[in-house]
Amino acid sequence: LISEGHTVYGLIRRSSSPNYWRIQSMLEAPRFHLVEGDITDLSSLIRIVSDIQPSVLYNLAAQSFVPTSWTQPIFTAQATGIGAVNVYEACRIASPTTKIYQASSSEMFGLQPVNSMQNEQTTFYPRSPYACAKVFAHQMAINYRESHGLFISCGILFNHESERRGERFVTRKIARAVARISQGLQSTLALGRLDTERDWGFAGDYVDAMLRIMAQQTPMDFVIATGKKHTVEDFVRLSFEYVGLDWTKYVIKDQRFMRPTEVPSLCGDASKAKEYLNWTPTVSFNDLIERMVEAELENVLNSEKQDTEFPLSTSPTKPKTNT
Ligand code: GDR
Repeated sequence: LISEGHTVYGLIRRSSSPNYWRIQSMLEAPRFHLVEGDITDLSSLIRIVSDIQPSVLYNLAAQSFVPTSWTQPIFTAQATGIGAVNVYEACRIASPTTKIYQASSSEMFGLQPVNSMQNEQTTFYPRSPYACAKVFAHQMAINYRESHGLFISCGILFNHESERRGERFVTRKIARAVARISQGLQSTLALGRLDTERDWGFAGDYVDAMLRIMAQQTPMDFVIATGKKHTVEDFVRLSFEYVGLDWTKYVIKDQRFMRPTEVPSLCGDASKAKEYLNWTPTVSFNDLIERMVEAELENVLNSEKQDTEFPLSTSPTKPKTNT
């Protein structure tokens, strides 16, 4: 968005310790501002949306780690479910022409018939408190669209990964462990189920799809996926192979990483995105693994990334170009 000339405001929660490593490259960018607020605090959202009057608002805020949603189901409902409705309400009250992007999730599909592919018509069967909260936010987006006429589009994104992934999500956990094991810094990798299947794509491609969704004249929902599924074991095997190691010597099964209910298999059909958005993914499964393992090897060599403080704007001024 910044490179396309937009002014970008990022909502950030107050924290005593900075957590800016993902946006390090943007901190010095012109037209980039961080504003303090919280997705669960409607009053802060109304204040911010009213001040900025954004042309487009991307709601990517959530408690997004599926296992945590069983131990913190109420917080997950508040951040992931009610948080989204707070965004819709803030816009309805303070900036009704803002176009809203809602981050819906393939987790909403949950349990599906063996070998099926999921598209925008597939019935949801959420299997975690996280997925239930996402279904609520998704259905409320449709309801706000139909009852209040708000422009809200939902991207139903399948798993999308990069070197910026949090360390507890399986792809980053594997890539990081592989790099550390290859450098003698770690001896084993403890994982849960290896037989679950996911449709993994590259986050950069999926952000491109999000921008295309928001460039549409009418609000619509889109499945964004590669159409190819792989097991966790495939990801493990190829990652270890990349550094010349045999995964079976290092991986141990650990009950702590099993979930009370699993989503055994997901695979998305993104034909609607191809037709309306002319969107197709550009990064293959193997290239994604290579990219993530390479980034972790570099992290190991340069030690861990450092966080730096960034000044917050407490009262955003109205920009000339809004996003
Ligand atoms: P997921 O991502 O739950 O699909 O949701 P995650 O990477 O956590 O799990 C993928 C699959 O790997 C299995 N698994 C493990 N997972 C983790 N985290 N840690 C392990 O040790 C492990 N071992 C096996 C899981 O059981 C699962 O089957 C992600 C999140 O980003 C959501 O917020 C988003 O909505 C969806 O993708 C699309």
